[in-house]
Amino acid sequence: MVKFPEGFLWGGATAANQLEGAFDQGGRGLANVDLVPTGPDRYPIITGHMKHFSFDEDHFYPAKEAIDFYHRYKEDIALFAEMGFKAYRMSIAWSRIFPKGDELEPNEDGLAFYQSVFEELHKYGIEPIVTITHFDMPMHLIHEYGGWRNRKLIDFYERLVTTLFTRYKDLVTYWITFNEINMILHAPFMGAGIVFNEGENEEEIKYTAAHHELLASALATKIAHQINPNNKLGCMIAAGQYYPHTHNPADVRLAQIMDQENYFFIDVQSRGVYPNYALRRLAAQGIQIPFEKGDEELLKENTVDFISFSYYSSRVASADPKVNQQTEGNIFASIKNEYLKSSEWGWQIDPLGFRITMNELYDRYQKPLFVVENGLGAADKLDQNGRIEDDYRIAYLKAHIEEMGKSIEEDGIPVIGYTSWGCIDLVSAGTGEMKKRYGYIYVDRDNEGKGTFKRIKKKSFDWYKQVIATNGSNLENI
Ligand code: P53
Repeated sequence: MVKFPEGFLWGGATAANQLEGAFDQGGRGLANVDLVPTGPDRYPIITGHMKHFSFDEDHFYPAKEAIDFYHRYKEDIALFAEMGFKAYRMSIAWSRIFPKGDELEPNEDGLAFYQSVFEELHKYGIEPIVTITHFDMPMHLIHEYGGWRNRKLIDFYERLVTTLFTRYKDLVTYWITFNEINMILHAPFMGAGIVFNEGENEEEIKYTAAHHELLASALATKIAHQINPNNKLGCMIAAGQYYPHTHNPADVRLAQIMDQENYFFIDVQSRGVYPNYALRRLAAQGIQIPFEKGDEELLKENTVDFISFSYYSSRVASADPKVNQQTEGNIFASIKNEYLKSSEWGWQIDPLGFRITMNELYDRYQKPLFVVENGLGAADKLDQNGRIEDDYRIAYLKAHIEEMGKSIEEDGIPVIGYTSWGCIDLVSAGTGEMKKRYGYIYVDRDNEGKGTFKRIKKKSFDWYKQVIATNGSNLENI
């Protein structure tokens, strides 16, 4: 039996584009994520290799309606409260606040919407954890400025965050600047609004965009602390330790390099300087980071208060080209780990890897950790009684929460909270499917957009309620 700290923030996590819908209501502007369809074109679009700037009849666009949280948030938050949530991680749709992104004045309808969501949460004593951008940005900023490759984006982001920190001063204290900032490297259209032109140096563009996001994140941290010294700012990384495929030093070295590629962002956000390995490696590739006067100071003086991260799986790296051919075609390159089982979507299940990853993160940064995503995507089915017996999900979460408990109790890692991913079923970021479900709450909606949007509690709903009620000391299946 594990003892979690008092006040531990148990809850769930979502992202605006994956649940709100109402893509053209309340004055909301068009966003990059609206235009990302399901099906085989999704991958080339999210990686910036296929330009797709308008809707057509040949594709289905799941973000347009998503699960209609925009109209149902009161009902959904009541369900979160019934589970006993202490925290709810959600994101702001930038284009609800600044529909085009470069306006001088914000859209009041958008601001009023999130205000109402925050007030509803506080009604139940639920702490909002707010991601400022979770894979979304106004399309206009892409058309007009080329997304985060353009330094001007920092000014627009500054306007966004200043508006948010001022308006929600008394409602929100936990802020995350960019969801999975390392996703710039893996899905640059989603992570940074980047579409590549023929013959461009893609690495250079990605690291330029990264520099701009890192500056924007530091600036947001500075402004947030000025507006309210109680504000807590976090960075966010798609984490998951790389293991060497064998004990061949070449494999160990490659695993280290793959980890550094991801840690690079957090190294800057948490330590305030570009790590030497990144500066040397980029220089060796002939890549210039567009540093301007004052950039170094801004990064140095405005580091984050906590480290948040998603963890779904560990990864495996091999330096052997033959073995490497088996690398799975996921957003993150990884070969199969023969010691682990996989989810229906081929994601390897590794609870101990969670503890290993937490130890790595804490050793590296020495700041409190916040687990803001973890969970199992599965194709849940209603049984003949209309119930969803998702024991596989309970097993996954239980095993991971146990390892988190050991990280706290046996390894002494300070952890602020745990918000499992997709506490209510929502659209998958990777595939756009509805069928890949993570929730404690089922939503009647399918991959083609059919269904009533009805919410149904799964078995895991009651289980998680028990976990929270006992502050993690009873993780047994019910
Ligand atoms: P889906 C890939 C690898 C690790 C994290 O993912 C990832 C992804 C993107 O697929 O993203 C995070 O929905 C992300 C969420 C996303 C969640 O993981 O593809 O922050 O938006 O939904 C799960 O199963």
